[in-house]
Amino acid sequence: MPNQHPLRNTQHAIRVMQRADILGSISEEPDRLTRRFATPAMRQANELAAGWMREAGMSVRQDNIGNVIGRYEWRGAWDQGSGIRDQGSGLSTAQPVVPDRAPLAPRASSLTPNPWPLVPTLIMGSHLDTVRDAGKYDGPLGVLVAIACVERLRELGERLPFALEVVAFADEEGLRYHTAYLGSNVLAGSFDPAYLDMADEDDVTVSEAIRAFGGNPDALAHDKRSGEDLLGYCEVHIEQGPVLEAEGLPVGVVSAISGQTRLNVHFNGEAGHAGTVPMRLRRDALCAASEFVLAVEALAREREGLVATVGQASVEPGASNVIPGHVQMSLDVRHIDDAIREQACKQLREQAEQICARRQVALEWQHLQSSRSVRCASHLAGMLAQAVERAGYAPRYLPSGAGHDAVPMSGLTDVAMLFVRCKGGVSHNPAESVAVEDVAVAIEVMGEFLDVLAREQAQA
Ligand code: HGY
Ligand code: MN
Ligand code: MN
Repeated sequence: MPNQHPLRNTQHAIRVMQRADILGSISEEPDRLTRRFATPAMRQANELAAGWMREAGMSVRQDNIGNVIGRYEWRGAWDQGSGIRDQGSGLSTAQPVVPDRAPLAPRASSLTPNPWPLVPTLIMGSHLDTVRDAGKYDGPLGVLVAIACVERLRELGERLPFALEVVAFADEEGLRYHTAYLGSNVLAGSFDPAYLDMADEDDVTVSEAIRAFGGNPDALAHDKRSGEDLLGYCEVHIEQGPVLEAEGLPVGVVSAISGQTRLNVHFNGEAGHAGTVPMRLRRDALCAASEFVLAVEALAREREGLVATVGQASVEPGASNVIPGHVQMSLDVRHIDDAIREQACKQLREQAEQICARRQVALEWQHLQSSRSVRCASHLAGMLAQAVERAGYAPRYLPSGAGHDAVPMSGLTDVAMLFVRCKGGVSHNPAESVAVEDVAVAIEVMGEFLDVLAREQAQA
């Protein structure tokens, strides 16, 4: 597909930004953006995304974990017999031969998850859930750019020699249950059933949350997508780092995605009277935890490429005149080299044990989830780099310290990612922002990528 008229991309980019604003207003909290897995806010976001997918000419369904999946049929899906063809100009009037709209709410007893034919298919997408007090582009930008790519094809009356599926994943951040990738793990077939019993801060389990959202937690295994028809998975995402901005580049091609380990660490000391217990007799859980937090920082600072974060903590009983008896905290450890990450986790556990022994505080070290580092598929990333060049920009490869749905999806098919410059590299923060011009470039690059892939398919 030749370079699109800049205006057309800009129009699409403007619509992406407008839709990101709309999604950014859908939150569980009145004064900041927080949209957790399987909540009413997620339902609202899913309905909106599904509507935009349908407007773009896609058939839409929702699986049992709450992923919304749109499909833009390949050119071979049109019934030659009836002469139904896409009209070149304007919106196509024909309906695809394949089943039209599956209801958004999943069929609870769905045993035939993928109602669509097995033809070569590319999946694009990202996630609709957010962190707490989030920015509005981390996740939604990838879903909206993917929908824009389909809208452009439809406006051009074009069908590709492969189907295009767009997925809005249900839970990439793991804010509600601290385990990342619930949505993409289901689609990739790597969902651990043990997750179903995990409870959130209101003691609602994953299984109960799925059911309340309209899904069937017992049917998740049937929502695993087959990979045999897949050409790959390609995700557009904000960089969430400073490199592209520092080098004056609108987009970059991801080379690899860092692995991560998520843990829960509990410090059990002894609650006591703040006024009567002498300092030397205390078993203060918060002092032990605080010493550990600084140990986490010190270890990560001394190891190149290692990042470790305590992002969430709770202190009990949480009264100003009571010595803290119990502290629970999260621990997030990452490194592009899995062996270094695992070694760091081992070392941090040993340091926590030493601190607790010295302070006579009991330690509970709870491993929640580990995901390995993933290298993006060189041939897909190469095509993405080619598309960046065809769009008139220098292809820049860079690793991702952030995790993405591409990680579980790499267990199902080849993956590639396009990064979009974001202001100051800021993310997981309401100040997160992208320029509409860079979104237009991303749409243009993805249009070129689809063209490069279509040419490859035509020769296959
Ligand atoms: O935590 C991450 O890397 C991603 O934003 N979920
Ligand atoms: Mn994120
Ligand atoms: Mn993200």
